[in-house]
Amino acid sequence: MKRPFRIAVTGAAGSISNSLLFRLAAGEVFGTDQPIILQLIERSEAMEALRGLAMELEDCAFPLLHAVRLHDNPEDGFRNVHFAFLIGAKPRGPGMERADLLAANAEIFSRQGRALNDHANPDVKVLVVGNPANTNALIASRNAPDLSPSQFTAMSRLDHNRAKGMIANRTGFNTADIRKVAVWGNHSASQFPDVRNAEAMGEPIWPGLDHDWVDNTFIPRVQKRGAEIIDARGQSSAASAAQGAIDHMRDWYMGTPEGDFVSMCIVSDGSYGIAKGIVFSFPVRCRYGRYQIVQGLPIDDAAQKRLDATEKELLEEKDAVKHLLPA
Ligand code: NAX
Repeated sequence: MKRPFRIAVTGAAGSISNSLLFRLAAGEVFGTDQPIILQLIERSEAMEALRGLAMELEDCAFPLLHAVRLHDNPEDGFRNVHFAFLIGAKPRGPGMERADLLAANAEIFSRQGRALNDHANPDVKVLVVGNPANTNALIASRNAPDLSPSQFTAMSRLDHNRAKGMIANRTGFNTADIRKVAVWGNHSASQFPDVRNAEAMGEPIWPGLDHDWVDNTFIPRVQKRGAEIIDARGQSSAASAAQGAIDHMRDWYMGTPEGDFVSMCIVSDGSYGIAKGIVFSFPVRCRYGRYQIVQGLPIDDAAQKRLDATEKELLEEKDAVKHLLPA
C-alpha cells in the first residue's frame, strides 16, 4: 500500500470544494491506488458546516480516504501537506473597490504563503483558485521564501476547458478530439483564449474557422463565461470550477497527454516577452511533476495586443499590492 498523500483544501465548506472533495476522495486526481488524507481549512464561522461535510465524506466509506482533519487556521492545516488547493477567498462585498478586494485577499494569501513555507512538505504543489487567483498566487509565493516560485500556480484550466467546449460545439468534434487550445494571461475578462494553434483530430482548425466569430463571439464569451453562468443560475461556477481544479492538479502530477498542452497560471520567466515575476497563464506541458512553457507558438499583431492588455492588468494588480510583497 502506498503512503497517503496529505492534501490541504481551504474554503473547504464552500461550493467548489463541495464538488471537489468527493472526487478527490474517489481517486480522480492522484489515481485509484493512491490513499489520501484530507486537511480541510475553513474560517471559524464555517466550522460547523465543515463538520457536516466531513460526516458525509465519512459516510461514503471511500477506500482511499484514510483520514479527514478539520482546521480553522492555515498553520495547522498545511502541516506536511504534499498538495494544497487554495479555494477560500474574500468575495467582493457591496461598495468594495477592486483595490479593497485585492488588499483583503492579499492579507489572506500572505499568511497562507508563510504557513505553507513553514509547515508544508518542501515539495508541496499549490493551486490557487480563490480570486483574484493570479495575484493571490503571486502573494502566496512571495511570502514563501524557502519554496520555489514554480511550486505556486493559479487556475486558468476552467477557462481552457470552456474554450475547448465552445470550439468542440462550433466544429462538431468531440472535446477529446480538440487539442492545443491555450489561455493566456489573467483569470479575468482580459484573458486571451487562443485557438490559432488548435487542432481537431490532428488537423489545424484555424483555416476553417470564421475569424469574425472568433474575435466577436468566441473570445468575449469565454472571457465573460463566469458572469453568464451567474446570470443564469444565480451562483458562480462550482462543479465546472472543481473539474478545472481536478484537471489542473492531475495533469501537473501525472503529466499532459502526448501531442497536447494545457493552460496553467505560473510565474513568468519572461517567455513571449511577458514581464518576469507575474503569475500569467501560459500553454504548458507537464511531465514528472514539472511543467514547461510551450515555446515558439506564433503570435501575430492582434494576439500581441491581447497579450499586452492582460499583462498590463496583472502589472496593475501587482502594483496595487506591492506594499504586501516582501522583496
Ligand atoms: P463560496 O463562497 O461558496 O466558498 C468559499 C469558502 O471559503 C467559504 O466557505 C468561506 O468560509 C471560505 N473562506 C473564506 N476565506 C477563507 C480563509 N481565509 N480561509 C479558509 N476559508 C476561507 O465560494 P466558491 O464558489 O467555492 O468560490 C471560491 C473562490 O473561487 C472564489 O474566490 C471565486 O471567485 C473563485 N473562483 C475561481 C475560479 C477560477 O477559475 N480561478 C472560477 C470559479 C470561482 O469563481
